[in-house]
Amino acid sequence: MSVAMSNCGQVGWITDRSGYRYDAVDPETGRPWPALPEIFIDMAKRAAMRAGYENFLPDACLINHYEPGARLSLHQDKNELDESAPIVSVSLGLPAVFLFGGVSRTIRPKRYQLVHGDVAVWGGPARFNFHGIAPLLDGYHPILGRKRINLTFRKAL
Ligand code: MD6
Ligand code: FE
Repeated sequence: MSVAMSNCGQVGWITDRSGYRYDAVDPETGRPWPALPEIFIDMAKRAAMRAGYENFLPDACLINHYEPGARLSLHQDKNELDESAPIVSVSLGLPAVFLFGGVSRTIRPKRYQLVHGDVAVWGGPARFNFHGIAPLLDGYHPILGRKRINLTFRKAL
């Protein structure tokens, strides 16, 4: 079971015949991605600030949809140009176990339970740490039902 992804912002993360990349155009519509709502930018900036990142200005938001059983295997987010900008990740709906490892895949990840409304921020020396989501347990969230949505705010450009 995999994760469905969509985007908003100046660029979106896409996959097509030439591989994966950030692109200003949504391949499904041929149009630019929806703008990042101001209220999202503001929230992501304030979360980054509280984690010690003063000048975060996201230009992309990846939206992942998880159903029970879906997982995200351990990976690094390393396709953003500005390595000094953190990742700000907002969890909504069903709880999930966030696996947060180290700079090498061999470092055993710590496990963090993320519930509706939690915001995780990582950057600095941890910016390229391996991370993922354990298979989502079934459940029912009063707002989103049998679903988890994760928003990750990035500075991609
Ligand atoms: C999460 N998401 O769903 C963590 N990475 O809590 C990610 O690590 C992630 O949602 C790359 C692209 C999209 C993502
Ligand atoms: Fe990631």
